[in-house]
Amino acid sequence: MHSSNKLSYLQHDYDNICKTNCKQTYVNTKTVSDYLFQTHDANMTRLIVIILISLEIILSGVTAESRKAIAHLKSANVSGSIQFAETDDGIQVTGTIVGLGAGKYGFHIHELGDVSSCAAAGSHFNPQGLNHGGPENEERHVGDLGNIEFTADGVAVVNVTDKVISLRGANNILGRTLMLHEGEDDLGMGGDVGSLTTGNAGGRVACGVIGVCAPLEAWANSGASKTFVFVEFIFTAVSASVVYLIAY
Ligand SMILES: [Cu+2]
Ligand SMILES: [Zn+2]
Repeated sequence: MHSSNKLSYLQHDYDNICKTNCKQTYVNTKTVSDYLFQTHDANMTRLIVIILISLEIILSGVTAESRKAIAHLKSANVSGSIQFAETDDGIQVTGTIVGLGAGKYGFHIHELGDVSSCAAAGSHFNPQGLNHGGPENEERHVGDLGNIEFTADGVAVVNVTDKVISLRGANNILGRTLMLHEGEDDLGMGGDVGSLTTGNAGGRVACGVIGVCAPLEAWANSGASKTFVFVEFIFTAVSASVVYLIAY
């Protein structure tokens, strides 16, 4: 057989074998290749990749573990620990304090972290310069957590979520002081000057500095608020879209 005839037969056999399978593979390959490498679609692909990478970087910061802080209260007759943890609904304040008789006692965050004496911790934490109020009031100090209630056996179990205090930004309570008073906070309803500054909660019974609580990983990210991070993502997405539109 002449060599060119032999080649022609081989080609014929190959075409027969491939008639269905190979053609299908070829068509699929061409489609993917077109999508990825034609100039127009390649830019769309880059745009999507840029947005996905941005989103991933941002989410790695936002979805990092919630920050937790802790304060220990200790005095001659009072002891307890209170933890502050970030949740989607605000800062969850939990813990148990023992040592006072049945009743309600003012419970605040004061502005300074100096507990050389409880008096050294300054006034209620009030960065916006507002009047004193209850935790549910529109007008309140950031540090106004209201009262905690001791039962007859001298135990106060605390479990509240507050939307104003924070572990980042302007309302960050880290490094300030948790204070327990000897009397009930009137939540700004007392009708006198004292009510609008301290809630007339009386003397300071126990205090403790609010400090970083493990795990440390939660404290390692940028500290940007979720709102800031969301705005940042929108900005990235819009920028990428504008680049894409200018290119075409
Ligand atoms: Cu106070
Ligand atoms: Zn206050």
